[in-house]
Amino acid sequence: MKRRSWAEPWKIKMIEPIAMSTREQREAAIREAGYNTFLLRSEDVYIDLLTDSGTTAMSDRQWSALMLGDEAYAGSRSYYKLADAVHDVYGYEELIPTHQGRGAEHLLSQILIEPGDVIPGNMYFTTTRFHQEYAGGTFVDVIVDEAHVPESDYPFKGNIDLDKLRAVVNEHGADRVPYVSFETNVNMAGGQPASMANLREVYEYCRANGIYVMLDATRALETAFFIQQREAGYEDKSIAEILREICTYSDGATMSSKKDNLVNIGGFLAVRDPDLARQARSLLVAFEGLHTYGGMSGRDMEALAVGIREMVATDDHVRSRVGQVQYLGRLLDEAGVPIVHPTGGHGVFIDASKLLDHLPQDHLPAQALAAAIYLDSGVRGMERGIVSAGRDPETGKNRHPKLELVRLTIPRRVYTQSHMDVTAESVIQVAEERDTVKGLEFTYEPEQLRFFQSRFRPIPD
Ligand code: P70
Repeated sequence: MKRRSWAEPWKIKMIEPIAMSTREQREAAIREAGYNTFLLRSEDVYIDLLTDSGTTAMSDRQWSALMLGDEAYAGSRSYYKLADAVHDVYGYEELIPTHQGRGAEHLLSQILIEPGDVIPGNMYFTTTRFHQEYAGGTFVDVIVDEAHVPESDYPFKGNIDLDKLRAVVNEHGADRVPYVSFETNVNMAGGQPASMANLREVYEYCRANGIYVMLDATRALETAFFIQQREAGYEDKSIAEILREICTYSDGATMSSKKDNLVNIGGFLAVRDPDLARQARSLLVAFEGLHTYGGMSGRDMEALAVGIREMVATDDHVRSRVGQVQYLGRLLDEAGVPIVHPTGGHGVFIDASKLLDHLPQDHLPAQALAAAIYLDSGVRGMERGIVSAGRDPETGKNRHPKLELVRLTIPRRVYTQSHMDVTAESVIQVAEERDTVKGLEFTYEPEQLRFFQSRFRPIPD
């Protein structure tokens, strides 16, 4: 029987208490955290929507699998199980396990990028771009224009604009472009999918020009769901089939397994070319660990192998996961809160520049809004705007991204529909009192990935 609603295909076996706080306590906590939600203690948070990364609830099967972990330094049985799961579900032959996604990005960037190279990609992701620049490359954004327009209902805002890609390749020459960095589900654009047609077209173009396509497959599962829902010809295909097809249009992928793959830590680089795999493995032993564990313990690899198979075992899993995100999006939409459209796969992104239109971007509206929501209810979101975008390494000046957003990210299998209701009520409350929200200024700014550890204070009147 086909279910009508998106209700969860699981029930709850164990719970973790969370504390409610008073406004006074939250005022003290956010001041102490320098108005940066990354610096709050989780004990001071009621509903934690900072990220969907590593915050998943594992299944009983995954917890049982932990006990089967083979902690052998070399040749762990758990590694081979993981390699089989990646091969069966994603289709890549060569697996290089890492401690998390950025470990894989580091290896990939180091083996493929020469100083002076250019790496086109569909909107930047913070750690991905960091590693590309750290290896001496320059990232160039080739995402479709619609991705920068929060109101646009374009169904595949994660697509690469082929004309922009061709222009980059023509300007720099194909030999200066080692690969296209293709994020299957674009985090910074609001969890927006690419279409299968676009993935195919980009791959064909790149193959003809001797350029690799490397996916960031972190949330490819959610994109498989959107393709099933939105792209003609895919409505009757299973999520598992669609995910496999996505990966056929690439030469490899980096993965943060802390998202789709339903574990709390882990990641991998997967490729087809044995020679690339050899190069990655020789760096792996220096930066992560031996090639049969990378940065993971045997038990982590066991739980990950189960998680990878579990996420595609039924289409209901991803349907309910994205269904919950869309439920929260609908509540905010109906109340007139400006959010990125269409609601994406992993969270709801509030348009802070529109909601707080009395604040110029240099007064950090998204950072201020995230702090204001926390203050109202203990709900923790994340800034995704000018603070996250950082400074241009050449000029040292602040980048001014077109999107100035607060992300409310939904962990997988963790919160209930009532938690979504409470969250929406809080955002709506803050929206009603928007004029009282003051801008922020930096009091401390680290050099790299500044959003994690920066501190701020309200700009005095
Ligand atoms: C998030 C997390 C991680 C991530 C990702 C994509 C599309 C790679 C990674 C890195 C954690 C995060 C990271 C940087 C800034 C804020 C938050 N995203 N690609 O919350 O993977 O974290 O395992 O090294 O989304 O979105 P990892």
